[in-house]
Amino acid sequence: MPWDVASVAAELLRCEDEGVDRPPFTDEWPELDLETGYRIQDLNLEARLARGETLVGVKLGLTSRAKQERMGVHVPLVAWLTDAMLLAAGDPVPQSRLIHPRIEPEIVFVLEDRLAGPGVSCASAMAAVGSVWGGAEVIDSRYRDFRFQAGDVVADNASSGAFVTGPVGLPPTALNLALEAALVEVDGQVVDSATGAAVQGHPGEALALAANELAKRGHALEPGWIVLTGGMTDAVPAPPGASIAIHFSNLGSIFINGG
Ligand code: OOG
Ligand code: MG
Repeated sequence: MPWDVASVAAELLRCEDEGVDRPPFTDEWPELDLETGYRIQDLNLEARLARGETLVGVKLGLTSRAKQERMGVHVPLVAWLTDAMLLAAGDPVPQSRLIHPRIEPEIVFVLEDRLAGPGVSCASAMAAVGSVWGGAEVIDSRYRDFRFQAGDVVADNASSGAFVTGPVGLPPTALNLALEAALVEVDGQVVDSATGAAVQGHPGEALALAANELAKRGHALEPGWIVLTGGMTDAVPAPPGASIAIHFSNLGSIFINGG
């Protein structure tokens, strides 16, 4: 066995810290399945906390058909968010610490109440939400060309990189999230769009999924946590100089590198 949980975890953090990519581990270690991937992910959360980062919430990945088909992985994922990943409005893409960033529009929740699975439904999940925001996630895979299997990407904290939330936070009762639209513009051209329904039929379903999935690993979602519910559209490349805007129908606009 060329790899194990500890050595994959260490290698992924090294790639992240040094800004280098690599082939997926499943090329050499096909037994790296989802369960093993989550053990690696949890080990690296401990490493992130040990070096002073704070846990601020979770992200879902591959919750829309657009993302699943593009990445070739057909199962939704959960991963950790820390304060080191938070961008402020107007911050540029942190190119120097990222390998090949891509940007995707997401509906973001901030939790008011604790949410613990199993058995969480969309309605009970939404009842725990304090506010809803538009968001942009800057994903960055440690795998060359974003080529990976499910176990690889789970181990890699679901390609976490950075994220930013938009200017408008609304109570969840103020809008129909299945209809909330996001329009993605690159250099002034509209390149993609979707509504919240692209995310599991309703982003609240993704939140429920996170609570139920984390329950299997002995965790609950805590009050104040940020939850990124997953890319609504395919992600767009964000090389240096690309100017990207995401316009939500009710949740405002996010401008990256000038928009
Ligand atoms: C995996 C991360 C997926 C999302 O929102 O679907 C993700 C990837 O696409 O590299 O963050
Ligand atoms: Mg995402």
